[in-house]
Amino acid sequence: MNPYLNFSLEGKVALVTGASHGIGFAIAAAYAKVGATICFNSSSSEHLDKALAEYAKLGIEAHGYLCDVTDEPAVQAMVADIERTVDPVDILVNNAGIIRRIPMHEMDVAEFRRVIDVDLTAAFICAKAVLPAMMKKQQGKIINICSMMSELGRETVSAYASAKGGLKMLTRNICSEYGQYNIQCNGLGPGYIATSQTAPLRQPQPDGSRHPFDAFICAKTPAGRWLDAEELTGPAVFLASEASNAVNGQILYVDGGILAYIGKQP
Ligand code: NAP
Ligand code: GCO
Repeated sequence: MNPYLNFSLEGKVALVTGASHGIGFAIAAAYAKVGATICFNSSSSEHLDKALAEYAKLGIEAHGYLCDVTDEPAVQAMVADIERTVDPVDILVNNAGIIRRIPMHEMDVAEFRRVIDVDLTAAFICAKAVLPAMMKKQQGKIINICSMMSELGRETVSAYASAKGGLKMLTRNICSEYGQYNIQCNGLGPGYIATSQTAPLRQPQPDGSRHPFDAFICAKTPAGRWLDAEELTGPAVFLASEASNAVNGQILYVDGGILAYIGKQP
């Protein structure tokens, strides 16, 4: 069979970080639908328990871990447990992420550092933890969840844009350093997705009017709407499957065309 037509994840173990809800949950559920065994982590025991129940409702027996992705010993222990009790990780999705929307001149350096720690350093920590087994197996997939802010800036997101820009280059560097082991590392760059992370940008104003950012983003998106997390799942499956074995170091933007569009004339 032509492996480049194989979109199945049968027999594969996927670790999706921060997959208790939102984009990570959608990707993990999609991976399970095409055959993967799902492992995920959360930094909150409450979210972890809720997520396990949600996966079970979908018929998915997910392996959940309470683990802060910025805590290297905890990540290494999680990966070791997955290798011991499930199998080595075949697919890592570095999805866990936070954002702090604060004007840079008002941002505490501790806030800036925390965003960099979760959105960039943690991707290094998690990739470093899974690479040895992928190198031994001579195959692996690492997918970093990038952003429009991997390419563009905007007011109040200096830390987030710095992290997501760095994540784009970390993606290219992992590609460069580990392609020789048949490990592919690509980025998935969502546009504006309706999740809890962007909920504040869609919140109606006190007078009931539409949030200005909501109108702004719809004018910047050719389809004129926010995307759903499920719209990322096909591209995420592609990047995790054999079908993408010749794709490496790329950022696949799933943005409804935002990066190509000057925006609708007011
Ligand atoms: P979300 O609903 O806020 O989910 C973020 C996830 O990250 C949560 O499940 C959270 O899990 C986890 N997380 C945060 N800090 C963590 C930590 N220290 N350790 C472990 N897990 C942690 O946001 P989302 O919209 O789904 O975003 C998911 C990813 O997509 C992020 O990397 C985000 O930057 C990126 N992204 C989002 C959009 C968008 O428009 N929504 C667009 C482009 C990129 P717990 O709370 O359970 O720990
Ligand atoms: C923001 C949003 C964006 C999205 C996403 C866009 O405040 O501009 O949160 O950053 O989360 O990253 O791709």
